[in-house]
Amino acid sequence: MAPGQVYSVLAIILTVLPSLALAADFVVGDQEGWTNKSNYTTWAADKVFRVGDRLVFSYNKDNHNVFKVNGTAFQSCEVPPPNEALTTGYDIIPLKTSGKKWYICGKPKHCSQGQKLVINVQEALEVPSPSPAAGAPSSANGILASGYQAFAAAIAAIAVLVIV
Ligand SMILES: [Cu+2]
Repeated sequence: MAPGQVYSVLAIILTVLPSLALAADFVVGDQEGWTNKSNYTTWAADKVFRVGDRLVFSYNKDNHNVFKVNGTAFQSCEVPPPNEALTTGYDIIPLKTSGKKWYICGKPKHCSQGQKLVINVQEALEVPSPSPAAGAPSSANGILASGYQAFAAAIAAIAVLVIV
């Protein structure tokens, strides 16, 4: 394989690898899906959500829907205008930013019956960075970048061993 081809392969690997390794789909409620007979606080408790993951709301669209709301509406089960509802029965929501996200069902009483989900989305997973105390003073971004570069270099070394 010519050097140019090797670099092309490496470029592809390094572009695709992080998304393959890090993104996850979470089916809300697992096999029970999105209903007013489940508890989504319990469901979410043992999960870590990160930017790049996706929530999948799977439900009977005759009986349920999904509204993204703010924390206040979540607490009070205040349903937004109907045109803001997701109603396909299989709604996929990419988690694009970190922080708290709130979702409720807008059917009468369902939210107060517990059909409400709050999650706290973490930043996308980066390669473990060096301990802040160990390195020279650096910005957080610098640490993440150097961590990623070290990771990328390791992958590149492995790829070269495989290819050559
Ligand atoms: Cu519902």
